[in-house]
Amino acid sequence: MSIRTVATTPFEGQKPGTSGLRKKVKVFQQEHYLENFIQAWFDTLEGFKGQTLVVGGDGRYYNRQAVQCILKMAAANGVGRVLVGQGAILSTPAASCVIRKHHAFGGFILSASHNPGGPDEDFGIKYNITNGGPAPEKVTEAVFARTEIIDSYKILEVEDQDLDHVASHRLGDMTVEVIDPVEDYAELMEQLFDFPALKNMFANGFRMSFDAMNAVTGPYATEILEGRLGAPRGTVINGVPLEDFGGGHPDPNLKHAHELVDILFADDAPDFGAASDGDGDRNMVLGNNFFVTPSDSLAVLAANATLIPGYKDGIAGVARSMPTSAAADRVAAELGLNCYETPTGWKFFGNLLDAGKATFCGEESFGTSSDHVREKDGLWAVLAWMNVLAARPGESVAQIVQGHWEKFGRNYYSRHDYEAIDLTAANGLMEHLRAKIAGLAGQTLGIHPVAAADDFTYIDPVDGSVSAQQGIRIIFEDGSRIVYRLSGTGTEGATLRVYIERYAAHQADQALDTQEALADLIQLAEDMAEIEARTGRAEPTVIT
Ligand code: VG1
Ligand code: CO
Repeated sequence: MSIRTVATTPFEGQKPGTSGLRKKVKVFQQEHYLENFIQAWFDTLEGFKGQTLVVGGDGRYYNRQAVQCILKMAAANGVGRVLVGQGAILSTPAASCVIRKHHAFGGFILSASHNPGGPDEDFGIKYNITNGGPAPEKVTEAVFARTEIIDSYKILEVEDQDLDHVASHRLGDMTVEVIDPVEDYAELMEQLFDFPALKNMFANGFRMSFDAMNAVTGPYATEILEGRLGAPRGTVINGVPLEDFGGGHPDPNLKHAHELVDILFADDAPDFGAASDGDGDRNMVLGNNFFVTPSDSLAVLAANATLIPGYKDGIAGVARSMPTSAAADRVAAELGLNCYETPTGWKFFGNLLDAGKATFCGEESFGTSSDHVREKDGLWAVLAWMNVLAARPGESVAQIVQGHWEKFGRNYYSRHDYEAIDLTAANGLMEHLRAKIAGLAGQTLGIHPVAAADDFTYIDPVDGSVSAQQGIRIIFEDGSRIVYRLSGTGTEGATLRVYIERYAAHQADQALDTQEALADLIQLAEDMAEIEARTGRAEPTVIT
């Protein structure tokens, strides 16, 4: 067993986006591609020698090969111990949990999240730091800079390891511990939620369906819902992680989780439905014939936090990404909680959580979580909702949300995605908007007076770091908003995201269909950005 130093040359574009480096599998499979990126981390990080790293992924195509490679490179670079999930599996929130619980130095999580998997689809890698959260921008920028000049990497010449049995192996001077990927996570959930009450709810006939979308949450949901909480077998559907997610698109929204949507919108629908994404950090929550927007979900959970044992003494604050609706802000104002608006991407919540400024965080993109880990957490959100339902017996999901709107008002909210558009056209569209917003404040668009318009800049309240150009927002006097940004997770061309929001204070105005309620703002958003003329698209690809 010897350490080999391999000469290499840089690859273009190894720049982590919103959530790690995402590329087509074929790109990752190029000789030295993965190795270069991993070595760039080892060359950039300081102080990991002899320490513990956590490694695992969402089980997609190329996951196992990548884990084997990372193990050999970790051993060659002086890592002391690696905790790896059995079968090379760890959901994103479970990896965060394991890093924190075992005081690891950090970890590699292999996933392209909700992007499809398979030989012709997507793969991805992200690195999480000691607090269990995604590496901040200054770190990913340093790693990117390193990838541009890298000339060699180190790897241990050794056979692949058996990762299918919980056991401990030596790999050179390093220890590899294959761990149960579910155990630590399930234990944490038991500490936060009222498991006896949830068990009781199932025993009394509570009906739910959980769609794991053939992705990583399957084993977690099966163990927790059907195992520990006694839900009937079959509560979890599509519960076995597959390398290509069964050919599906593991994105828990009304479009891609259609199997679950059909179940929850049927005549004999169960009380509760939920789904999670490729790597287990997203969630969709449905009631009987009712969809809860992720923005509302954050607001409702914040308003009901004290009903959950793990948060019974109250929460310090809420944080939401800028494009997420302001529903949570209204709860924060009413309850006297801190309230933060961050750029898109979970990495911006880490400092707020570490400093105890925020407890619950959420994104409109089906991400919700708390300070129990430093990632968004699909199953956490599902269990939180179940705990609220258990603590408010007799009330349905729809009744809880409608009651919330009555009290706090309703933020109609929708996101329109234009996927895989031409990159030059997309950049041109954003430039055009940047020029246009300069004189917008004070003008009236249609019937809507503009209060402010800018390209969002975030100054981190904890470390003062500045992130500019995080999305163009047009804010109207009544609190309505239009936001535009380009995705940082796609692997084909560009994806334009348009976020539209309108606030309805009174109950009489709260029962409209969302697209109808937003119709004139949607039209305005399309006209302002000249979407059809510039991209050739008359319609969005996905509406959530
Ligand atoms: C998208 C979402 C963002 C989320 C990110 C990672 O990013 O909009 O809210 O944090 O995906 O989620 P973008 O740059 O494509 O809009 V995941 O579950 O894909 O890791
Ligand atoms: Co995800």
